[in-house]
Amino acid sequence: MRANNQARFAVVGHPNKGKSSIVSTLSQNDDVVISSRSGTTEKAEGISITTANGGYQLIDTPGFQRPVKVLRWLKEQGANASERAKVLAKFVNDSQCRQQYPDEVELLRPIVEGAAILYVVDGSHPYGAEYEAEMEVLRWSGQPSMALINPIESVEYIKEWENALLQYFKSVQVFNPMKADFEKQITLLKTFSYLNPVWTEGLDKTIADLLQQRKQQLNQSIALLSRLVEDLCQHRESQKVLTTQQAQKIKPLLEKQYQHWMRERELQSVKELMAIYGHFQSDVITDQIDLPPDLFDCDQWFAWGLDKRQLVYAATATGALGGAALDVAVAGSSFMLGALGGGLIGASSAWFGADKLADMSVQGLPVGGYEARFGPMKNRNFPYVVIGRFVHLHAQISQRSHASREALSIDANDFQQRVQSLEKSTQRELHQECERLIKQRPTDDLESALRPLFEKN
Ligand SMILES: Nc1nc2c(ncn2[C@@H]2O[C@H](COP(=O)(O)OP(=O)(O)OP(=O)(O)O)[C@@H](O)[C@H]2O)c(=O)[nH]1
Ligand SMILES: [Mg+2]
Repeated sequence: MRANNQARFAVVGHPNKGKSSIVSTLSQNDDVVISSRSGTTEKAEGISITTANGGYQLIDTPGFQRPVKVLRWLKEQGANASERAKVLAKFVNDSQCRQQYPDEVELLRPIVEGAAILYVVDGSHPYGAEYEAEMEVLRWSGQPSMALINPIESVEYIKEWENALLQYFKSVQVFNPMKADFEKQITLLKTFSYLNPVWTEGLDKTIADLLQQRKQQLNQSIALLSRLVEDLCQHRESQKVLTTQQAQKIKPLLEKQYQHWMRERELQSVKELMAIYGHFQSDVITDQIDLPPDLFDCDQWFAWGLDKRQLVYAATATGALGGAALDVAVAGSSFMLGALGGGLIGASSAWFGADKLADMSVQGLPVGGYEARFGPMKNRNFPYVVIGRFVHLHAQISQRSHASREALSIDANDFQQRVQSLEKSTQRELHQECERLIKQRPTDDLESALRPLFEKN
């Protein structure tokens, strides 16, 4: 697309009202500096949103500092309405004005150069006449414009703001950059595309691209999980030793290495997940999102994977409890009776619980000596735990606004509810794949079995 046909929006307003936050959210860029200090943004900065067939530019600007004086200066030029845009251009190019009103020159320049106006106000503070000078100055540009009410702390004064803003702007929308999910962002972009007919086609293409990109992000996430759960279920640590006694001695070490590798592998995929969704400040974000407990905090597995009742169902659905696959020695027939009677706690933990994770095996080597191996994972709930943790993180990361610096809380039983709400046949496919994983058999189509867990029900 030709650059001069590309939509450009200057995000302007009072200092500290969330202008940079809006730019960060819409550009999906967490590098934009946001701070509670008023006057954080000092220079106008263009951020390009580039997509396959479209794109647009957002310009973050400093807030108005002396709008009343600037308006007075403009009026002193004695222009009629048809000359006002020219007077504004004169203002941004006047060296004295640049010295006296550096913030206004910075914020008005992109508008003089053709950007549309996004005027940002805070809906949690009352409207006041002091904003009128700002809106009046903006109006001198004659550029397409709309107002965004950001309810920073509350929605208390939104109505009051609407009444005032509608006298200056044809379009007024409430937009909270911290909470706006992807759908809300798309809705706002659609409004942008009406502001200037020249930009409509380009912005519509941009919207189509962004929707497509969102689908790809989901596909990449599912592929990422599929590789993660396979790797974690297959992993084993091994070490050559001379005697079986030595093998027994290094068991704790192997177990430690095993757990370390598993934790690191999971962490790596969380970072990749963040990168898929454009969150590159991964250290900052891991501090802020609601991370699941340690992977080997096995007491938590019934919360993060399937609960006991669901596990029994899974084992039934895959035939594991009925046929040869049933690990009779561990489960015992009394377990099934207990399970079906609802008394799931006692005996079941032997089969599903923390005391059955991974074992060590010692094998003689043809060349002499032995190989001690720790792993792979035996616990039936484990693949679900990995999936549940990932789904939980995905929900937070994919919905997370790039301006947000806070945790997004999600119901801990979300994964179990998701599994429960799947069609029975879809559930069975998932259970069969997990059964294959834990039995070290090749999966059939793991990504297809995982996909329904990511789709809205
Ligand atoms: N809770 C909440 N805080 C917000 C919201 N929007 C902005 N903030 C906070 O308000 C402060 C100012 O946000 P910025 O985006 O830096 O504001 P700005 O208008 O760019 O500020 P200047 O560059 O200083 O003019 C930051 O501490 C943000 O975290 C919101 O919707 N909800
Ligand atoms: Mg700013």
